Amino acid sequence: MKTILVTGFEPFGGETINPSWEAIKPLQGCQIADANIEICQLPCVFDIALQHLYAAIELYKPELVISVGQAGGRANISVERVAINVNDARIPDNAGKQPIDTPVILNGPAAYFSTLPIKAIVSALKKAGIPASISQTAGTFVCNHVMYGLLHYLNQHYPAIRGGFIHIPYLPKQAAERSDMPSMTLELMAMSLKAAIEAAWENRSDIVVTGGATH
Ligand code: PCA
Repeated sequence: MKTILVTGFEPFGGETINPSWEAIKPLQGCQIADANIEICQLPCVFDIALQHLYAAIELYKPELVISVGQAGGRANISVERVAINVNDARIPDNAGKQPIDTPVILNGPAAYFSTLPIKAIVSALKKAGIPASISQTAGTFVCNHVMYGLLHYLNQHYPAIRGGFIHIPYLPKQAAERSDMPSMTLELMAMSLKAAIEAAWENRSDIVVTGGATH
């Protein structure tokens, strides 16, 4: 049986919940064609998150790795196109570290593109009636750090393994604590991630969508 590794994050920034972990929990053990999903929670801590991610890759030897994170304020399931070699933290991570303008990997390339079929994923989600878009930035906090570290590790050690990152919105109860914030229910987010994983599994490379699938 093949394996698909899906990671989510622990809560951060004073939150008690992180939708990226809650929404992937129901996916543990789910079968997608001839592959099984294994999930793993990453600490929201620079560098340590990458140690956990690399250990999970070594443990499960997956064919596909999809990391998921919370992007509070975004209204869509956003499929990230690119990770940049920059840590520039707006707030401290869960260990109190706040790197400013440091590289994720010393002397690494400026950026890595996702090796997921990002347009096929967005297209499949939209077809299923789920608001989704391509995002051109994963930010400069721990999510971008994990996406860059993941793609660097795969590029260096396992070039045949595909990987990428998906950001998801706040849960309704998180939005209710703020004013005017978009949110998505846990059920819809879990369903969306399953559909995204299926699209990534089925499409080894991207499909060409007339006019782009960004908007
Ligand atoms: N979101 C943060 C880090 C962890 C998470 O879920 C981010 O977007 O960088």
